[in-house]
Amino acid sequence: MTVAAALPEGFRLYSGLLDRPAQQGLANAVQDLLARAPVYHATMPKSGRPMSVAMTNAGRLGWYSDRAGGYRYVERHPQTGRPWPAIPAAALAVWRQVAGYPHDPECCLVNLYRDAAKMGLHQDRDEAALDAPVVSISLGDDALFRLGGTSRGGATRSLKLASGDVLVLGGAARLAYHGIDRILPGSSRLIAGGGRINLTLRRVTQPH
Ligand code: MD3
Ligand code: FE
Repeated sequence: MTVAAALPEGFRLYSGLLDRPAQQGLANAVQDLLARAPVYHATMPKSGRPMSVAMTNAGRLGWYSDRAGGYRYVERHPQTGRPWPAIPAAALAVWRQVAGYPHDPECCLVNLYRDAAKMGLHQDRDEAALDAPVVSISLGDDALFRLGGTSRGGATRSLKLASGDVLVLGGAARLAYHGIDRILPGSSRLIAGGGRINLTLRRVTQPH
């Protein structure tokens, strides 16, 4: 048998922070964003394998990865060459409500999970501002989220994330291993075409 890992210090789950109308409003704002900054499949450094999750960004900096350049933040959409659209006002409002951090985020990564998309266990450590929390907003289908500790190979636990849930990862949880094992297709009708959208808000650079 396996023993579930305890929730790390600094991990906070606000279940249903966004009600259905708020979810719908934010989903609509994300649709506008997708029309201006189309999703793409980032590829892994070295192997060049595409991620199953489709992505785009809003904010000054966008998270990107390709075989040659590796994981990094870039100021422009890799295909359109344009700056990323502004972070949706409703997402910024969530950050200001829950982050407990005195500066706004610079990146809103938009992850689009259709059907069989998933995200392997990893740490978020491409940011200089590791003292700032990460705030994640779930929209659409439920997801099975996996959370471990700060070392690879430690105990993990599984949590279900539903539409309208907001996660704050600060303190020790900021460097916790985490991933998405799978989504539960058809569990929500919020997203046009089905699936799940996760917005991950991050401060990237250290404010001066
Ligand atoms: C726990 N996204 O984009 S969000 C990612 O649902 C990412 O799309 C997942 O992991 C998604 O990097 C999970 C929840 C999340 C985000 C950041 C974390 C959990 C985290 C950072 C540290 C620990
Ligand atoms: Fe992550």
